[in-house]
Amino acid sequence: MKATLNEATRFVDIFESQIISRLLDLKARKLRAEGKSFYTIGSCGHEGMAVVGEVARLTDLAFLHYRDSAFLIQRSKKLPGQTIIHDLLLSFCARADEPISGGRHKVLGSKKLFVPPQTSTIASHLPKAVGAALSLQKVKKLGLHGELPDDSVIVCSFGDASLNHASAQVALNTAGWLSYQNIPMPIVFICEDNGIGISVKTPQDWVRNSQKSQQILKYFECDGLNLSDSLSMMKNAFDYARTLRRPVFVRFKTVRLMGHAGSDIETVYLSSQEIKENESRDPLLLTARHLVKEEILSEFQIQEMFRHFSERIDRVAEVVTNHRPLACAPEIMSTIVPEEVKREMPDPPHGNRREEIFGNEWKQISVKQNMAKLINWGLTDLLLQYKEAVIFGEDVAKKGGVYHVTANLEKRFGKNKVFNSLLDETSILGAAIGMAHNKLLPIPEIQFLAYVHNAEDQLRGEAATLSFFSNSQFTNGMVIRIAGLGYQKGFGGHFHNDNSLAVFRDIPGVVIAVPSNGRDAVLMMRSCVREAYEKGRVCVFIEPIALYPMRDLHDPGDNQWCMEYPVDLSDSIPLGDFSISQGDKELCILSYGNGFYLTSQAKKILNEQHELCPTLIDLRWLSPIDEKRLCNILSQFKHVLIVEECRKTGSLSEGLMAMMLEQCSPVPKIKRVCSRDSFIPLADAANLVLVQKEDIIKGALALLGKKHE
Ligand SMILES: Cc1ncc(C[n+]2csc(CCOP(=O)(O)OP(=O)(O)O)c2C)c(N)n1
Ligand SMILES: [Mg+2]
Repeated sequence: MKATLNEATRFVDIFESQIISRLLDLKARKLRAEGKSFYTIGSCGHEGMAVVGEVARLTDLAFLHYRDSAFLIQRSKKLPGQTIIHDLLLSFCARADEPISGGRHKVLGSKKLFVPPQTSTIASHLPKAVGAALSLQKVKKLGLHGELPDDSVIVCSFGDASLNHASAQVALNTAGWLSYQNIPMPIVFICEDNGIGISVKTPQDWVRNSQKSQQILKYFECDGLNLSDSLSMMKNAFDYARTLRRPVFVRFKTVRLMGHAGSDIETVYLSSQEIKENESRDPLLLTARHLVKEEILSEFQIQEMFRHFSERIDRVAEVVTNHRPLACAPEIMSTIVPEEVKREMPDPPHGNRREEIFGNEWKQISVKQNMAKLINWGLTDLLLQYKEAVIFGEDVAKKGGVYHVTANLEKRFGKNKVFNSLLDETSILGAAIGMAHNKLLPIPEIQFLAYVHNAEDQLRGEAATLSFFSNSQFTNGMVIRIAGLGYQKGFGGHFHNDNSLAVFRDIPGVVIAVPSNGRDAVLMMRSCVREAYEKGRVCVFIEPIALYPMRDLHDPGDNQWCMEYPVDLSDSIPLGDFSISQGDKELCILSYGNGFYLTSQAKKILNEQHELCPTLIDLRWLSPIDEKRLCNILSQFKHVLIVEECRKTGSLSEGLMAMMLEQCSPVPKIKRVCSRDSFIPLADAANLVLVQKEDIIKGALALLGKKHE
């Protein structure tokens, strides 16, 4: 049957995108040889993905495989005024005016085309794609206006080898887990099956046989080299996901041409016969043959198309290569921390909304409380103030979290704002990223610090880098609450008392908050939520578990660690602001979290038994640190003792020490007391490796050259 005029026009249009994609890949390699381009992982063989660019709507947020230039080119045709050839060439050449990453990396992305840039970390984009799909229903149920239309579908493509990655498997599982409960999950996963990952062949039909048998994600398969087949199958897949709001898995069979990247010598691991066979399956040849056979285009017309675009690409490349690269460190770093206020903080709740929401607890609001209760109240006010805020994690809903910090929140705000996740930290953090893409304000909880580690890529590699790699156009503001650190009186052993924050310390731009008491926790949480909301910043909020129930400081019943709730919602502790207690200039003790609590106890003994009156600083924020102000103050002391509750190696104390040596004038005499470089054992033995009050006293006396009786 002959193609209709409409079909014929569509085929030619898609073919044009395929040609542009291929010619750009070839140009990238030529420019590489001339030292003008810096990236040669191309899309050759995967040009069939132009079909998805055609079938999906412009506003269907797309998390793309790195071989999807053809998708982006085809999608760019849905929005007038795009300069995609120019943009992609700028990207290959890492020029500072490249529109998505500002020349920081070759990424496929565009704010206007609803394509967030992705990192090179295989499969790391799948969990966030699931989060974006989940956000569509949340936004609707909360009566909000997200970034995406309610009837959007999320597009998520990846390679066949990537399918095996833990991040891919958890995302597919999460999509299934949600859909199984009839939670809308409109997402189309597209596995671009070229049968190989760099040099490792995917077992024959592994993608089909491992996926088809599962019952929840609807399985489709198409020949990605054949335009008619992939167009009709993709239309079915998107219709299914859009109308039924259920997840879809498409195996998109394709071929990889010209090796994994420009530097990859395929002959090392493929026979010449295999390479030849692959080349005979070139999708451009197949499309061309089809168009000629169907008398849609003549051979001459096809050659003319190639010639036309080849010349155009050459012309644009000549201009683009003269554009400047990134010039200096401040320019490169300018997008690490998104500084622009993208949305203003909402007004505090009016009238008696707070009384209503707090219920009976409102009567106790001026009674001093422990940290767990104060954080709970703080979160209550924040959920009330920020319509976009959602709290989720393991056991946070009915149970109210392992430590009841989120108790009653589900009751107060409903299941759409406070909900349990499945037991998987990668999914939790991925979901937060995806939800933030659709303007929600995620406050995910990680149950214990030790368990953040199997999901750390979602924070380190993904959330934290989004602003950097998108020239601050995409942000994913969130506040990750993590219960952690030691001193739980023998409970839990290492996995509940993990005392290393090293994994967060070196991530550029991430805010790290470690409050030492409930009042500070509320005031710091307010700043974090504001930063996440207004600027899209990523904040890590460490809640010291041992301090959750703490009421007393020196003696049972003294209630000195209970604090009053800061009722005025305009009160907060700004980022980097540390507290200084009264004391003399002989000795300053610098600490945070549990360390500050223990130091406050030690101060009394130093005072009463050793006639010392040290000044105490509670850092509160591990990042950012106001180094200038801190060093100005520390320079006034003769001695500075750093109390570090975390493991010595990799702990903040290392940075504080270096900071003081470099920036204090004069440099005080400095000493550290740190926890040991050990994991935490069960029971009272934990105290043998964690810094104790006694260590602080001894450390202070030793630093001052005094004897400890
Ligand atoms: C987490 C991670 N591990 C390893 C790599 C290195 N790497 C880059 S591409 C690739 C193979 C991917 O193969 P596949 O998913 O089939 O995609 P294809 O390149 O074939 O399209 C590997 C191992 C990476 N980028 N990320
Ligand atoms: Mg592959």
